[in-house]
Amino acid sequence: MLGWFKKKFTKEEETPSFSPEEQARESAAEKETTVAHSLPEEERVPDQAPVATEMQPEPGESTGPLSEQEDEEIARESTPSSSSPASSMFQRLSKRLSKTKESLVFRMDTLFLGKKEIDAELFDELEEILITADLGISTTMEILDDARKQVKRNDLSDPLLLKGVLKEKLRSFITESDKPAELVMPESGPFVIMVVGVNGVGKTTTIGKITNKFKKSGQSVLLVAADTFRAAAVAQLKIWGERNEAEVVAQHEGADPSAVVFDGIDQAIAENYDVVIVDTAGRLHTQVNLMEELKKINRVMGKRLEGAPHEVLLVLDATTGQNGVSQAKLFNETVPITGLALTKLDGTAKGGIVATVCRELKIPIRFIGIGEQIDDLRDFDADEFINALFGEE
Ligand SMILES: Nc1nc2c(ncn2[C@@H]2O[C@H](COP(=O)(O)OP(=O)(O)OP(=O)(O)O)[C@@H](O)[C@H]2O)c(=O)[nH]1
Ligand SMILES: [Mg+2]
Repeated sequence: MLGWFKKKFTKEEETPSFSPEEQARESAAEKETTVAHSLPEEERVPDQAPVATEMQPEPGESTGPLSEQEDEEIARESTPSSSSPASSMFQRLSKRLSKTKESLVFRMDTLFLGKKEIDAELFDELEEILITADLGISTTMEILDDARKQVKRNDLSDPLLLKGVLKEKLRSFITESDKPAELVMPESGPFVIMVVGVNGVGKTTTIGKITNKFKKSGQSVLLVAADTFRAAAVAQLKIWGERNEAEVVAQHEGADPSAVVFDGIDQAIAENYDVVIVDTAGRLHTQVNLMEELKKINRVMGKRLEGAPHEVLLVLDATTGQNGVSQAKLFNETVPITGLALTKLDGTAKGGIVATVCRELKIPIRFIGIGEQIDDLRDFDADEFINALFGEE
């Protein structure tokens, strides 16, 4: 579990509420088209991620948020007078993971219930289910090898017992990578988080949600708009700043992001901020200039404040499945990634990617995004995730 949001003060702060105008302004800012700017063409990040073709969701799969009706259902189910806040949060998570539950757990249930014995055919079908839920070939093979061994060792014959075996294997992948999640907070000066990732994965939205968590724990947050490619990007961050009553440091469009970051950290030190969160422009690992720019931003932060950034948070869009794993590996070669945020888990049946990411990357998942609203970000907890997926509280 994260220690980031330990209450600084005992006073509970309210989640800010937003007016419809604020919501409308944010979507207008997101939609605003890129205006001409001074950066050379090759350094510009396209508005639409060119990887989009690799990242297309499965046919029939929605990547959008849940419908209003589904949200109402969650609200109804999660607010019985007897249930605790923790329990209703759990139910909300469970509901938001419903697409992955269907593709992974319910399909497993159907398979196991329909079989009388554990045989090769059952393993074949299981393989298909695991791959479809985006566990990836090598993770799937390891799970199945382990399951076969356990069946042999414990002489299991009832297919239903396999479910428990698979669940625990998935849990072990996730908890193992959760171990290094301990984060060393700076003894003095602001805690600096740099947020990176490809275009449109949810960086700015995640920053808005994290800011809310810090503010609720009584910590002061300074947001730094180092995505200087589009005026709309700065405008979007400013809206999240207003919502959270957090100041945003920004310069003109096309400004050098490293300079913006340097000034931001300067201000944070001078004004005693607790946390600085830096929003960077979406970029692809293949865009050499932009990846170099990321290195420079990283370097400049360290020069202004020793040890900064204390966290380099890579945001991955869960709907892109396996592609996220390669994105992480390539970003990690540029700047050492210390934590991950996996967004849009509410819109995908590919939630199995969580286990693959943990197994292959060994970088702790800090957060999961389960919707577009300010409180749709959960501190990642391996047990909670597995239990929500398998339907046990
Ligand atoms: N359903 C859902 N949508 C999300 C989630 N997180 C972000 N989004 C949506 O994803 C879209 C892109 O989010 P942004 O925060 O603008 O992404 P970004 O990475 O900052 O994009 P660029 O700055 O253009 O690279 C927005 O419509 C968000 O509302 C999530 O957890 N679930
Ligand atoms: Mg952004």
